[in-house]
Amino acid sequence: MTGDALTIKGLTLRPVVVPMRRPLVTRVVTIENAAFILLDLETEQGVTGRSYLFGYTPAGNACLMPALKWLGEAMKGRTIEPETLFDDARKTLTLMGHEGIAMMAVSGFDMACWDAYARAQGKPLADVLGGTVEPIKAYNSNGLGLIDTDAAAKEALDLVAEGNFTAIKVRQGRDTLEADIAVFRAVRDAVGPDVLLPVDFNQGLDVEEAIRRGKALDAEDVYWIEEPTRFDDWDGNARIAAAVETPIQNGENFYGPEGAARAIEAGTLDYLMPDVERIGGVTGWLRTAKIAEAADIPLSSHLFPEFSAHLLAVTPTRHWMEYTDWAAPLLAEPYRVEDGHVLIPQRPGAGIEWNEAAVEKYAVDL
Ligand code: SMN
Ligand code: MG
Repeated sequence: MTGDALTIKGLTLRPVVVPMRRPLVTRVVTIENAAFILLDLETEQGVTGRSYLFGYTPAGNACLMPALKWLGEAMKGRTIEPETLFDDARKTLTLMGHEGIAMMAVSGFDMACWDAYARAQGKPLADVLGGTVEPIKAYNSNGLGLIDTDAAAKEALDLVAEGNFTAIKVRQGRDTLEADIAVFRAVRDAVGPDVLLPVDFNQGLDVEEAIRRGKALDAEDVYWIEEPTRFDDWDGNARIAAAVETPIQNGENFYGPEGAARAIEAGTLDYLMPDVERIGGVTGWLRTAKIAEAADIPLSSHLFPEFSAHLLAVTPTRHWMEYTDWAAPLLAEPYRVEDGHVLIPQRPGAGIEWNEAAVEKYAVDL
């Protein structure tokens, strides 16, 4: 470890609920207010590591809090060696399992450890991980939920324009294939042929229906089809991937590098999109990126643009960043977007400082 060793003093947790500029209506959930937990990992040396978790809803936040408190207590006094602490954090929660809420808590803790570790060296996380701070190609994933044809076409134009984006994501999974196709065509007509349009079913279809809709979408210039059916139906996803020509994107619900490895081995996907809060934070992502490299699978991010930007900068098969602005109101300096790219700030660590006035405004009791 370079720089001074850091010793963990405590983990402060603050749940907040932030209104979203554009609500997200998906096949499985509608979110109008985003529930986050802010993590401040304090050290004896005065450096504080910062990260956040997305609990989706206040009830989700309430599920995550006890596991995070448990980890915060268990890790007091430990030296911040992120990879070692990641493995130990998983062991700490082993009786709660290695996936789900336990893994989300471990991921948030791991991100805060890496942030502190990079801050202590005075360098952006991407640098500490061996990469360079550079613009990261992103698609605008705000909005475009299950709304009607006219609203989708209008919103698509706004989403492209607000950052000169060259790709936006269209949520699908309406009651009929025809309704989905009508919206997709309206969006395509609005944005023209040059904007890439991935679609996302949020696990909403059964396997037969996913194959039917996937084959129909093969004729529609769709960039990828995301989560056509439940993510852990490995056989079903493999059947879909074999039957449909459009690349299948999967991974936002995979837990840990072992989840990604299993999905790749089963032939369930063409593209992989880990979510840093489920894949195991920075440590889990780095291990997953090696697996994706070995399998030659393009790797995109899911949510968490701040940490994901640093991680994509060091991902050998880097593909697309998913850009959302949901946590931006909580940040003193939200990440900037320019010409369809997210700019990694030249600040130590992940570059997250809280906008304390906003945190106070959106704080909720749990
Ligand atoms: C999504 C769904 C629900 C919450 C956040 C994000 C979506 C995505 O699957 O990929 O953006
Ligand atoms: Mg998705």
